[in-house]
Amino acid sequence: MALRFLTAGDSHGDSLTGIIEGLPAGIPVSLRKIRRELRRRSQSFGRGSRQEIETDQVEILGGLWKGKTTGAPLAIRIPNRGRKVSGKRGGALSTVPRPGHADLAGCLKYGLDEVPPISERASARSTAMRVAIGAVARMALERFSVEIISHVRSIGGIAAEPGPLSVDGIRRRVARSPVRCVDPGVGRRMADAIRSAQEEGHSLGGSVEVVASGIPPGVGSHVAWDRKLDARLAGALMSIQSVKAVEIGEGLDTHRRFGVDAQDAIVLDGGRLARPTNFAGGIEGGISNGEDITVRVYAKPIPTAKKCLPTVNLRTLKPRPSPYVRSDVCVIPALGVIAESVVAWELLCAVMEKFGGDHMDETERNLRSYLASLEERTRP
Ligand code: EPS
Repeated sequence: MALRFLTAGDSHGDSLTGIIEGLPAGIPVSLRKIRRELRRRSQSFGRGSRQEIETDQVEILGGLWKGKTTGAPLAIRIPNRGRKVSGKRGGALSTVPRPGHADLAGCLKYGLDEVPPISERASARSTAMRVAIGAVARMALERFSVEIISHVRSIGGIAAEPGPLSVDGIRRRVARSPVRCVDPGVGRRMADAIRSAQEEGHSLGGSVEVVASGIPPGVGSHVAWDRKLDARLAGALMSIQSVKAVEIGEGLDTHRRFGVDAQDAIVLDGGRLARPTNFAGGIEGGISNGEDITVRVYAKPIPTAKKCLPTVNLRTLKPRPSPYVRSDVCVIPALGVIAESVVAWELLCAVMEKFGGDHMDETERNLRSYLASLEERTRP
């Protein structure tokens, strides 16, 4: 059974709902762990006053028995506490689309002149559910010792260039940084830039890197475009609000080099196959190659900011400035957590396609027997 999920809910409606289908039985699901991921997302540096309202309590409505999945659909609910919406239906601002949001394109497409039916669903509030779903995927992947972490590479024009890092190294270093940057000096400059942007009424974009360790070689496939692991990760990451580009491995650097300087050699190290570099980000031909999976995600500055752009009232067709009530200043540290969750989900889908199983014990048996066969084939 292929895994899939659906989400529903608006930014200021009663709640967000998610239903995951196709999970094997036997995944231990901890509400405490889901809440921890939700807190990492919501309490990151640069968020606005909405996050002071939200507590992101999470409820599981079905699909668990004694704390473990049963194979039935898993239903998740996250109530919204911030239920008041400016520009509410019928209000003076409700017919004014904000540049950079889905507002105008959505109103044109759906034959509406009121923005809230579009903006309520397009809102990045929905990333709370993506993180909850990703947290469940992580709990499944933990059984196979897969670990996923991210760090902030740039905010505004300020960038960290730390070179290759292990999952453990990233985890230790981001824990000490309010902006989740592995370089403390650069992190301080990023935090200063966020404070200045807030004072000046601007918003800031940036980029994050997600690293996943423990994915065995052979996940994904070269045989069809929609089975390629890199294509699936890129598509899923592009669906996060404000994301404008995804880079697999060092793709934005390697395209400038000669071919021999852009590929990862295959060598024997102590009698074992090894890759001295990982420019490919752990994926060759759409298939995982056993190295860490590394993806970078680039997001534009969020479109809501005190300094606003011109727009036009859709009902009166009179020009006016874009409305502003409140906003985040920079969501890049939160983007790292969201991107980790999206990667966790896509990796779980691809792992389940390769190894199958209706119970995690069956999946693990299949994985172990495959790993044993690889070990035999690659032993000199
Ligand atoms: C968002 C606008 C802000 C953010 C919201 C996403 O909400 P509000 O319109 O209530 O001020 O705070 O993000 C969240 C609520 C969240 O939990 O991430 C938007 O327009 O996308």
